[in-house]
Amino acid sequence: KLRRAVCPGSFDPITNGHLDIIARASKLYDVVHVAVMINQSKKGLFTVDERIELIREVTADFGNVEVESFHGLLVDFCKQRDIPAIVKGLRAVSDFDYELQMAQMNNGLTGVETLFVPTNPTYSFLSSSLVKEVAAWGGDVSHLVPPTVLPRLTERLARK
Ligand code: COD
Repeated sequence: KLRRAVCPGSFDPITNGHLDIIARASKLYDVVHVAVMINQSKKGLFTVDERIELIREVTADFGNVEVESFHGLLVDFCKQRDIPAIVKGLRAVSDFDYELQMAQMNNGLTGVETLFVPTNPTYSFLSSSLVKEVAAWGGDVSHLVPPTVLPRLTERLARK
């Protein structure tokens, strides 16, 4: 039986911080599902299909990563695919409170486990929203997002 885990998020867009967690998870599990969770109250910079496309491009070499979107609860995504584990990156204590709440809620709902991977310190300050803000004002984010994401980000922000 294949050992599966999911890395969930908004990925608007994927950053090197996300990619580091997905890469590490892909070494620990047979299949890593990346779930782009649809949040209708948050209008993204990229459409869900664009986010999926970018994630597919930058994870193709790993060979065991499957990317899809999901509208609903993360626990239902897991149940439908027989995924027993959620893998999350932890950046700082500020992430911990909310992540612990979600982990306990999800475990209470279906018994799914959450495993936390300590963020690579290089990316501990990194979030999609900060990347967008810095890039929108012309700051250099080339070391923070995968090379294929950079031109798409610059182009999208220029048209806003
Ligand atoms: N370094 C390492 N890891 C990182 C970094 C970084 N710099 N940045 C982000 N990450 C990891 C974190 O584990 C983070 O949780 C994940 O990547 C995704 O990050 P984002 O910012 O793209 O996504 P979020 O925080 O908006 O994702 C929240 C979820 C979509 C996972 C959550 O809201 C959810 O599960 N929603 C589905 C609905 C649901 O089930 N709700 C009930 C929850 S109890």
